[in-house]
Amino acid sequence: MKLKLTQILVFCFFAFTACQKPAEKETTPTETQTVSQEEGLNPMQEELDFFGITNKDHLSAASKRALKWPKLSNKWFGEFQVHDLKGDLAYEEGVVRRDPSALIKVDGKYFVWYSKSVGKTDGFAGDIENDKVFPWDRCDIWYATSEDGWTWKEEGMAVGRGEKGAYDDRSVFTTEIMVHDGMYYLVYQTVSGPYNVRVKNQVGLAWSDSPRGPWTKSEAPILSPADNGVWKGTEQNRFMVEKKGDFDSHKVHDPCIIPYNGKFYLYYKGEQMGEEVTFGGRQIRHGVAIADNPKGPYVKSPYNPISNSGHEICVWKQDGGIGALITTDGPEKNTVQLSPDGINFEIVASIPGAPHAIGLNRELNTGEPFDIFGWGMTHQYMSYDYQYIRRFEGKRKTTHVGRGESGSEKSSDEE
Ligand code: AAL
Repeated sequence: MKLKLTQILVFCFFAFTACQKPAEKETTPTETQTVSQEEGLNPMQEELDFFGITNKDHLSAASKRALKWPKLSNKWFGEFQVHDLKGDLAYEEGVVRRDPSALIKVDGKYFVWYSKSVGKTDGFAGDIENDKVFPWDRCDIWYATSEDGWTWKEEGMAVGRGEKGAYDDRSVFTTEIMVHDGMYYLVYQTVSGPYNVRVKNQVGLAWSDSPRGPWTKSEAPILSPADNGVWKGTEQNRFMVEKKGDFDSHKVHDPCIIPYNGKFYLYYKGEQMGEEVTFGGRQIRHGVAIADNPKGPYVKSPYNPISNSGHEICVWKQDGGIGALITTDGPEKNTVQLSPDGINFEIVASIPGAPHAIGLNRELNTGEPFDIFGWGMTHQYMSYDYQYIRRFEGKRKTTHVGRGESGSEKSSDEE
């Protein structure tokens, strides 16, 4: 069938107009703010009153987000103070004591384990065979005891570095303690030399029938980074990658084992090859590996990463699930998050900056919100070379006195 020129031109005209994006309908700001019923937002008057929203038919994006928050209370809203310790854990020039474990109490004494090294940090520019590249390089795990949680006695080394060539011959550091069935387990980070920028960091385990040791070490790491990242080139640069791999393709850090649901949940921080920065800072995420026995084998959850932010691990049993304090890095830093199953965490509070590298005092965990933060251990940088362990104290914040107010106008949550 031969098409006439006019027919072709008419066809082209309609084809052209059909492809054009419809002209943006000019809308005034108020029209774009009209609540969209398909979002399922049908706020009750008391919700509108609580959030101070005047007109439910003109909800801003922020009001829509607020109306979608879980039932809010301030049960997990609180603040922290930090204090110096006395005795052997007071600051000591020339010595690094950092990344304290949770506290346990045995025969009336508190016990804490921590990373200890001596000397200043040289960095990577020199002779890494003989230098100290990080404050946590050339560490061993030491422990201390206290009657009152304020004055501490350094008892000695608990777990030392391995023989030359072992997976933990360069540093053993950043430890957590678990007590189970009368046995004591220390889980910690390990590095095998040479400690260059791209070295992989793994996790080791040691156990004893006494908090004072002697400790028996696992023959091999119980957790390793994912092996699906690919470095680019040979330069010791951790950001140049052919392929990033999983969230934990470079380092597995800050291990903490919680006996939960008849199994053992090893929570840890992952560092990724080719790490990037988001609007919350470094891209740091948490994962969990689960085992039937304390000594493993630990199998990484298919749901990893189970956080999108964070740094050191701070987790505890809460309401039949697991609670987590997310600090330091990521868009959700400075939040308390709860999960019903140890995997799916939701934000329940955004709090002012919490101490870093917390060692919880698990005997305070009554289940009441925020009790777990009554007091515990943290560390502080006196300088990049030297850090020391301190005590934090946390308490719920249920009243607020506005700047310049006398305090009589206190608002409080009587929950
Ligand atoms: C800490 C922890 C790990 C890191 C270093 C020492 O905050 O995340 O232990 O390796 O910093």
